[in-house]
Amino acid sequence: HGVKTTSRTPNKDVKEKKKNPEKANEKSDTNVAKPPGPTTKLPPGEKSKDNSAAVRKPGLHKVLALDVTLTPRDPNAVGQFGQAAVVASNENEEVMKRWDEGHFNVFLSEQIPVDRAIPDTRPETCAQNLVHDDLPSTSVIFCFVDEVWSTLLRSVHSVLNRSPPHLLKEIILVDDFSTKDYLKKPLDEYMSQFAKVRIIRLKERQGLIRARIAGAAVAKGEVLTFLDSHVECNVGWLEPLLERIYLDRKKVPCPVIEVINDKDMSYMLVDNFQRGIFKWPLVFGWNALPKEYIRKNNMTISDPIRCPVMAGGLFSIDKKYFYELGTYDPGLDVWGGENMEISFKIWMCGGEIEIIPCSRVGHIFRGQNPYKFPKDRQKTVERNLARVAEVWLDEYKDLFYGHGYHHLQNRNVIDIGNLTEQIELRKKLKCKSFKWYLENVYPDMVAPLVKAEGLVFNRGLRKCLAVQEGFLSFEICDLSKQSQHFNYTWMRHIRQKNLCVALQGTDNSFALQLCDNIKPEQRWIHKSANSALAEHLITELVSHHMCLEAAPRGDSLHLNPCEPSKAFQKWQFTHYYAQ
Ligand code: UD2
Ligand code: MN
Repeated sequence: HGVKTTSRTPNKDVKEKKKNPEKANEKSDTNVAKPPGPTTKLPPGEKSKDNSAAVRKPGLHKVLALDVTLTPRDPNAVGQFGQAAVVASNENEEVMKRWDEGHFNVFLSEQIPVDRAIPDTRPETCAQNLVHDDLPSTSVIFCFVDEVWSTLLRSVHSVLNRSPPHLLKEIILVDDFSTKDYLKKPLDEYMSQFAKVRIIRLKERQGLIRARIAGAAVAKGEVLTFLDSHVECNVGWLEPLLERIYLDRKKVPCPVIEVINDKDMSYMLVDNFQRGIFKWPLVFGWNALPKEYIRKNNMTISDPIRCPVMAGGLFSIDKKYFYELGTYDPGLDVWGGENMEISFKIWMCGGEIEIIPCSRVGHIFRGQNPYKFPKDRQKTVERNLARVAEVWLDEYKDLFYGHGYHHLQNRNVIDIGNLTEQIELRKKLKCKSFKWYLENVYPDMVAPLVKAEGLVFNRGLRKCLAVQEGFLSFEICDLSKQSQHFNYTWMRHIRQKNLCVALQGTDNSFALQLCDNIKPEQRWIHKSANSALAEHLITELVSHHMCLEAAPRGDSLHLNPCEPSKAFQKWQFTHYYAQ
């Protein structure tokens, strides 16, 4: 799977929580209006910008829990009620043979009804939440390439069976140039029984990003809802999403993504309070909201969760707003990185991403992509990420490149394509900086900002860099002296507290300046590579071939052309962090 950690942390099999599926569904069959519920409450930490949520009257009806699968045609069928299914041992071979068709238990999936019931896993209070009568309608868009027949059908049925018909404008299936025959005429025929299902066929492989854009282009609903083609939407999944958009059109709500086990196809719960985050170099992951944050904001398990990054596959967005944001960068190919792109774009350009615990959708997480990448998989994803980094990360793109993508900085190695339009779009939308995003949306990010730290030893002088009364000097090395402690950061700063070593003026003198992420005179290239060898400190300002050098008398610093053998140009930090 490589680039993305999509595996959730399933906490228990659903059957543990709700032993009796009939009983579990009891709560959902009344829809009598009750006094205002908590639906219109703002999520914690949210400043109500336009006050729309505050001034809107509360919702009028309880979330509709329509689910025609509650009394299944065959209650004893394999996998019914989201239960784990077992395969007889003599069928194991068949399971393995079919595995690669989808990188999950395709054989078993085929035996499970396309409209199986699954347990209602929402927090108890969700069924009581009130939503508005006049929610916007949605087009549900499934993009797929060579999706397994049974899972594609189960995805579609789950939407048809568990969405209020008046809110479901249509289901659009975007076939991203699949090669399988069953996805041609047989699929057309099967879907022709549902008036709301439309199939559009792409004439060449576009990848999921451009396939989604193609689906959006023909959608007639006011809201777009994107889903992967191997999901099962749970009871009452749609209204809570649409409600958030109704309250604020710039909200982008995502359901909780639950786990359909790839081996036994059981429907599994995930932990509460999970949100999507990223780590360097732009790797998606899940983590729990900090306990302190939950407590401070009095959060309950059904409150919307502000989410720095979305997983990518499942979300609703106001259609006009999607276009205002310029949809996705259409230069992103096949798979990967688009979740980062749209997440940064939404947050930095005035929107919000939320996970809505009252909306739940199961998804089969697979160990591998079951389809072919037209070009090398790794290079495709790297290129997508580099596009995102170049457009959205500002000076922080060095953190991206520094954490394993050094080679991408050499533009001769990889062509990331033209970015003019994306950069223009960011200007036009007057989006905020990535610094703002980190400080306001993801302040608790544990950024590994320090690459090396400790004393800065000069090999020729055999002394250490120090700060004396605000000036740089050299001293006999002494670990106990704070004045000799420096950090070398991913931003390429040599810093002591908030002061950075900088090249100053035209006479190549040095000074300590307040650190500033953007000033090139504060940036130094130091190949730290964990080596015991001292390395150069190369200024980025003048050219890449000018190195920091200590004067042999130990009273000053100079900038001189780099020479590999010059000991007075060799610097070494006490400790290097592994990359
Ligand atoms: C996750 C997302 C996925 C997408 C991806 C990063 C979830 C649950 N899934 O990986 O939606 O954001 O991260 O890009 O958050 N597809 C095409 N054409 C292609 C490739 C894929 O139509 O060239 C379809 C594919 O059939 C599937 C969807 O796009 O329905 C997502 O692909 P995936 O399931 O392989 O992605 P996943 O879940 O590993
Ligand atoms: Mn998927």
